[in-house]
Amino acid sequence: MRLSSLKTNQEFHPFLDSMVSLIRLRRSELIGLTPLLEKPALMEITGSFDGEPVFINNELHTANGFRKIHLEIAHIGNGLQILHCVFYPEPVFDLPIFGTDIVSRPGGISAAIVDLSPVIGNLTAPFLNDLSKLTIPNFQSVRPLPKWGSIFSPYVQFIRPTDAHEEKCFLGLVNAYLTVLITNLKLERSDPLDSEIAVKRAKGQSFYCNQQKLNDKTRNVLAKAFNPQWADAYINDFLFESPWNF
Ligand code: BLA
Repeated sequence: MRLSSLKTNQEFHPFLDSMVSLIRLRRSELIGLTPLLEKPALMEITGSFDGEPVFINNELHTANGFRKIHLEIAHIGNGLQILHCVFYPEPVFDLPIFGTDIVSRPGGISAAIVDLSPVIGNLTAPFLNDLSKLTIPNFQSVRPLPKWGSIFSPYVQFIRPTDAHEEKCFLGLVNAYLTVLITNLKLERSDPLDSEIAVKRAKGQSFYCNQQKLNDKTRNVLAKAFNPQWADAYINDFLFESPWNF
């Protein structure tokens, strides 16, 4: 399905379109990929922003190794388009969290972020080793991370792509990060659910979610498109919900 077939007359930015296709393709490689159907009311959401329509489309899956894979595509009025994607691992596996966020405004893409974020300390050796072999493009406009961004790895890329070439380079990087994640999926090597290490990883995921909740830019957009209570509930109970009581 082309995104332009969503209930909006507005084309999705080609860079976001390519990102969606890439993520769907790489996601389809995962073993045991299964749609998560527990929150049907949240799969297609409508609202309004400055009198213009808001459409949010959510795709939720699980797969072997991952408790939740979330791809969100949002048209917020006529000026703002957002792609949000997070692969949350099962804490019984030694895996980082893959996350990407792209924000498009009428003047172009204002933010493109991608990371494989550690849940405990730094990334483990196989990930550091593979990431260190990648050629990180020399992006012209690298943006400073906010304070809550201490959750990200040293390989986080937070840029404002300056042209179509940089967008293509960023897309290549997202693909490379997904390759690093997928090639290091050692599904045969899991720790017991109640083991100290798995509990520590679950706590690390909760911390990641809590830090993401400090992003006021996400909250402000959602509060304006819906209302502050809805925005808080969406962020806390869906976008960055943590299934553990840590
Ligand atoms: C920034 N996120 C933003 C911005 C907006 C949103 C409007 C500001 C863009 C800019 O400064 O140019 C909005 N993002 C949203 C909304 C949703 C969303 C409404 O996902 C969902 C409906 N954010 C994530 C994930 C990461 C992330 C997974 O959701 C990283 C892996 C990062 N977004 C992130 C960061 C910023 C940002 C680091 C910049 C924050 C700042 O500069 O203060």
